[in-house]
Amino acid sequence: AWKKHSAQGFTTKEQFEDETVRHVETTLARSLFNCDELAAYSGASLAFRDRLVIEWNKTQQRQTFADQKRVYYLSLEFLMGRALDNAMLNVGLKDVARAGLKDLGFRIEDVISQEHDAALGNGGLGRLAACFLDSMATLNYPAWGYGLRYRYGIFKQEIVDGYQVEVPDYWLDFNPWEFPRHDITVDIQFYGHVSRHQDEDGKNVAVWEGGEIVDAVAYDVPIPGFQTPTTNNLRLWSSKASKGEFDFQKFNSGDYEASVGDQQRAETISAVLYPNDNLERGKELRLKQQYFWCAASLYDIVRRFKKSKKAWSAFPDMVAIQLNDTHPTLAIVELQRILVDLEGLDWVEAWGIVQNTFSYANHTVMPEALEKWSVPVMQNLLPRHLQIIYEVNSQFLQMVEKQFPKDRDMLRRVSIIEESQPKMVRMAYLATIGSHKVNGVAELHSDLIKSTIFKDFVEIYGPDKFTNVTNGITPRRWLHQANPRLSELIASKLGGYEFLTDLTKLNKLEHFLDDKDFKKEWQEIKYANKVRLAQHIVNTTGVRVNPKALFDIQVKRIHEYKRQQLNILGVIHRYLTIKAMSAEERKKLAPRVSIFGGKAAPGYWMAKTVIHLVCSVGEVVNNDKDVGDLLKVVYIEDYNVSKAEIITPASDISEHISTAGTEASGTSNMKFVLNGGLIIGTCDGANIEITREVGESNIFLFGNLAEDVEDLRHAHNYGSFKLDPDLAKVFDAIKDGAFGDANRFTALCSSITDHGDYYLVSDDFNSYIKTHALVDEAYKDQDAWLEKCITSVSRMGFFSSDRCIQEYAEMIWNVEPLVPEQRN
Ligand code: 26V
Repeated sequence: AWKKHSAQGFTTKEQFEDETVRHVETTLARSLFNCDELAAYSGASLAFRDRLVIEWNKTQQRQTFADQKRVYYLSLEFLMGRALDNAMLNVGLKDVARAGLKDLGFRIEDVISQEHDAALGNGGLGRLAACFLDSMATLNYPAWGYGLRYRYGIFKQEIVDGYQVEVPDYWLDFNPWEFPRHDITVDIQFYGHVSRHQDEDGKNVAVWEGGEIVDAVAYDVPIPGFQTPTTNNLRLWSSKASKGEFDFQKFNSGDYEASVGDQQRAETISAVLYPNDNLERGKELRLKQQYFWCAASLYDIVRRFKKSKKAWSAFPDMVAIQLNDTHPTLAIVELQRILVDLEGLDWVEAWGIVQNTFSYANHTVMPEALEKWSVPVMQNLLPRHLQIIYEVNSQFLQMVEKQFPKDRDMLRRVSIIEESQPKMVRMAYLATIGSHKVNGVAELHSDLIKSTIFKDFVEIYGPDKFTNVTNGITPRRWLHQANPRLSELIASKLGGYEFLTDLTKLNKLEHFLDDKDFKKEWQEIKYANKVRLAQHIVNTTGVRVNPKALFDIQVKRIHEYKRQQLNILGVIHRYLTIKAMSAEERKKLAPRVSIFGGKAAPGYWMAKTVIHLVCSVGEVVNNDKDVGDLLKVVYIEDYNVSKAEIITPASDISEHISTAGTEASGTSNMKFVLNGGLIIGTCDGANIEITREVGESNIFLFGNLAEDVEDLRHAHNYGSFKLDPDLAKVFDAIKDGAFGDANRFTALCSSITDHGDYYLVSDDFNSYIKTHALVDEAYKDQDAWLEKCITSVSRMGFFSSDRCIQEYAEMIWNVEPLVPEQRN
């Protein structure tokens, strides 16, 4: 219904050109004679930004006026990628822009690719937050995102001599998509001490005094919905020295250097995104980031609520706060502090409000990723918050003690405070106790958390507090934007683009399985996408790959649990097999390109070794004339959102091969299938639900099941470990120096052969190799392959992040959309 919605701002090609040129000449103060692609990008972005701003303001007014419940999505990461292409498509004026830019002498693709990715995230968790913002706006939910405005996003990855090198990502040089709000500044306190005072009514109140103040300044980013005027807000906080606090006194006393030092220290808080995913290191600066962002966001949310003049008891009817993992858990403590210390509410009433406001999504079961903060560190930085945590814990443990009398082990197990040296605050427990709902992100994962980390809590609270919301992806970015030709072909068959807002409509595609022209065009589109990726590969690596070969892709953060090592060891096995084949046998083999990409955390040495092994194997295989096109191995540098938009549509097969029970969900698995690629995967995360939807015959599953992992590990450690014989040959080749100095790979090999093979590479190797042989077989029958692809796409409706957001809204947040009235 909103397809024709047209706000003020341009609508025609001519108007777009005028606006773009005006911005280049006046806003950017550049002459049209030296208008390069970057200037064209800037001008076009400003033209689109003007349009967004109008709807953005209206949306905020409408939401204020409607006075209904809002969602606040708190995430330390928002992996947004590029904004211009998305804005063009959501507003519905990409064709207008294309024609206008062409008149001005530019190709729209070149202009779009000038934009620097907004890379404020590590991987899946951050990208999920970005997909959720898109869905919340598209579904007209009154929703805000809150995050940190890092000066440096995730580092850029360069591959130098086959090794990862990290380069800082300074991305704020020119960012037309953010609006500084210098008038929205919040004082954030750190350190100091707590004293007790009597208030007017003689009540004993805690007062947090002293320490230092840092300012949080708001920067707002408009989030346009697709084919709707709703434009939501993402508010990112930036840290700045507080005027009153530091510099005045020091400037006055002439201590210029100290003043500058203080300012820099303040700005350090929002300076960099921590590049670890799934590894908690307990750095104080990270805790500072967390509190800084939680306190600023809570202040903002509470201020907005107070304007409504409602009673505090109505707070949870007006506000839902979603915690993206445990990173924002301090928001729970901060709200309790505001209600009790600053607003004078009774403890129990306040705690009821807190619990009804918050919900917490868990994204990992890996013990090394579970956040814990040392009590002494927290005592020093946030003395009042630590007191509140102890009080929450004490009341919680009293409740548990009543329910399970004399079960001292239970009390020890569920206590928020781990009695270690030093004592630690267990953030996942605090988040669980402070929320009314806890969810996992795929069925298996949600079951696993109930039977492992939250087992005791299920007994204490009953099973209803724990639920599942399987992840999803936005079909706007991951189909329409990344794969415009496929989107167009689908629209031509389904009679329009409704599938982009109701992805279940894809199921009608199954009616066209016998449509020869349709299938031919589908295949051509896949081929064109592979040609485009091959072009990117030759441009960036110099390796020429044959787009007719089977493209086998694994792109994601490098982690032992994701098992890129299994993939590359399998590739070596394939190489050795090819070398041993006769010319006749070789003719029967489908040529392959094994494509890897992803960043390793800078301190994760084993992950960096895996990258080096992939590059070293590529060096040998790609230059082996005897192998030719039968096998190529490439490492794509600096995998990020905009690269994913090129890579995802180009797969024939993609790899999602984590040790069963370790990958909470995975979301790239969904993106690849939605783009007409099949997947090889383990029974893990959302692979299981993908299988249920697309059918077992349309996916290549292999490997041990989650339920058997524990026993297998036990057998490695206490029984005898038998290395898979094919894998043994692979290790022999590595040790013989087939891929360069074997010493560089000793630790990687011995983690499997001598140190317990924690991720079960050897146990799954045979099944993996055999399943790849099935892939080879299946690929020979191109007709049958194509049918699998189309059938799979038609059954992917469930994995839209729209479905996922609707589940959160109904089951967890209890919020209603605010549908704008249609303009005439
Ligand atoms: C954890 C930590 C630990 C402390 C240091 C910094 C840091 C940064 C990020 C994280 C999050 C790790 C959890 C994560 O990214 N989980 C992924 O979430 C995806 C979305 O739900 C899911 O698809 C992936 O399976 C899961 O690994």
